Amino acid sequence: MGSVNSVVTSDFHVRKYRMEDTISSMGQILKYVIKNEVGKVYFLGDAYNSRYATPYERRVFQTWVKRLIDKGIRVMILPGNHDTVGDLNNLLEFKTLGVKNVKIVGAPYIEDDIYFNHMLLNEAAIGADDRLLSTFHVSTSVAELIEHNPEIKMFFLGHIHKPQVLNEKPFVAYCGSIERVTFGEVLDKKGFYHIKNGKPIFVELKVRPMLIYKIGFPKQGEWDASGVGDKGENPLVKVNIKGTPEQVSWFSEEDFAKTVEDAYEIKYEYEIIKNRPRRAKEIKESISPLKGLENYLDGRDLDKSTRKEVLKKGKEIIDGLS
Ligand SMILES: [Mn+2]
Repeated sequence: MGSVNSVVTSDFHVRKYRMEDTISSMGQILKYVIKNEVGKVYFLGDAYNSRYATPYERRVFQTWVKRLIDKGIRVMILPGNHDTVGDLNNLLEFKTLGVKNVKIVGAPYIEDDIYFNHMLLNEAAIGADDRLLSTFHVSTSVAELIEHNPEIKMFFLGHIHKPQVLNEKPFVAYCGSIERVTFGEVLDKKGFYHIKNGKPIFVELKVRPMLIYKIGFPKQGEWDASGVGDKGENPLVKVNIKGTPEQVSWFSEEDFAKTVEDAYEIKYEYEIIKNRPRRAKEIKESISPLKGLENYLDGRDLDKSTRKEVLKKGKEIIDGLS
């Protein structure tokens, strides 16, 4: 049994937003599995983005599993934190219905001396899409994991969306999610693992390109754009416009959109640089006007005599008002 080729994948997070992208990656995995005569597929959690996945979302994941088992492929599913509702999970229906060749497994799951889990390791590099880490699993270190499982040759984990290898011997890796979600992932690769003749191979998925543009203002009345990211069809685009109110007024969303006509989505982010010095934090309604002026002058880097002069004039004005 140890020689059966298998595929390990994780964190589909099936949801309404960009469902077509999720389906595209799932389809690529399916195609690969069938083409390469893979016998087993391990899914390491977070099938759905929500604990209360909709019937439509469920159908997307269930159809994927059905296509695998129709080819005689065994499917092991380890529920993740996003799948779990108390003691139950979104995936139990496979078990309840007794779907042949689908096994819902508990964590950790060990088969053919390979360890599978949905968990956080202390050394994991947290990706841009991993900001909402739950406390569902207690984190442990790579050394502890290996030490507690001396018979294991390979460790595959779900949960962290940034794919990464944490140890070579024994092999410890996160397969990562199957699509880019936030712009922090602009340069991240997405994929899954193929265990071929006992060796792990990372297979890259073709995912939607992301591009981040920064808008500059080289001359009066002009703007230009420089971008990072993959070139490709129908990209997700983020545009950062940073400048004074005047500079920002020179930029035209309409003209910019013409330069990336096939964009799937364009997000504009404005950062306005104010010319006016900002009101100091210390200035509150509760302190006296004179004290407020003193605090303000402290932050203005004035020479002693100017400060004294301004303070004197200020006092006169304040006294005149009261
Ligand atoms: Mn996840």
